[in-house]
Amino acid sequence: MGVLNVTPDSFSDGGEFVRPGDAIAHGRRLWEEGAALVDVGGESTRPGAEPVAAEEELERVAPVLEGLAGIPLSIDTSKAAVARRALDLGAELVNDVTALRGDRELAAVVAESGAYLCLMHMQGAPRTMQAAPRYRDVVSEVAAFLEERLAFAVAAGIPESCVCLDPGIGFGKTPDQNLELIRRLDRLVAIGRPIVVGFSRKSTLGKVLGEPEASAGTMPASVGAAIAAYERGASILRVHDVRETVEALAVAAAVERGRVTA
Ligand code: HH2
Repeated sequence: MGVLNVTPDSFSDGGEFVRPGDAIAHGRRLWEEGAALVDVGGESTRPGAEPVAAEEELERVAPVLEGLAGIPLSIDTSKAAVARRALDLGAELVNDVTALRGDRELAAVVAESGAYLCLMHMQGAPRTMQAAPRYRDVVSEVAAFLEERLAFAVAAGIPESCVCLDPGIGFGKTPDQNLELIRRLDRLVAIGRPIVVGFSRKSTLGKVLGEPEASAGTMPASVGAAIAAYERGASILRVHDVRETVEALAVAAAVERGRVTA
């Protein structure tokens, strides 16, 4: 899953793709580089980010979704109105970082459209979530949350076979908690739905490399995290650097097979 943030304030690529032409060109590039899906977002969820109104979010993403028609797309939104329009414009998956806890109408929009849905774990809200993340055991609490949200989605009429789950790296977690979630990803894989991991460029990566003040991680560090997640059973990797990740995954998958070709 290639990341395409049409925002002025995303933590690693904010402002790079606010002009629709630039965003569309970048989305095409992600697809050409091997992304199976391009995830278009019009609202930053970085720590401290302020919410954006639906109209503004739509103004950002609609021309980009139109310009990327024909490429498999997901929409990174928590708003029913944005999801509805994005699905009309051909998006196949709704990536909701609130896991259907934000907009009460979103579940019905997804259910009626037959779209895929990603449910992500977050403790708190983006504005404050990194203030004091607290867990007794982060892995079992994230697993229990995702199981409960999956049941909620199914009760709202969304087929279980359409849902994937995401531990929400960096969303109300300390660096150690982020690493623990990947180390014990098998617990989340055991829920039985595809697991999405988005570790790309997140600040924990910089901290591992000895930069306590880092607000973003590097590309090579992101690729390392993606491979670690893949090897523990992640099915979808949400990344900014598609070509590098695809090449690294090709080798990791070849090692799994013990053969050059599939
Ligand atoms: N991370 C971000 C945004 N959306 N969605 C899922 N499913 N999983 C994630 O880990 C995830 C996500 C934050 O990263 P980014 O899009 O690069 O930044 P911003 O939220 O500042 O736009």
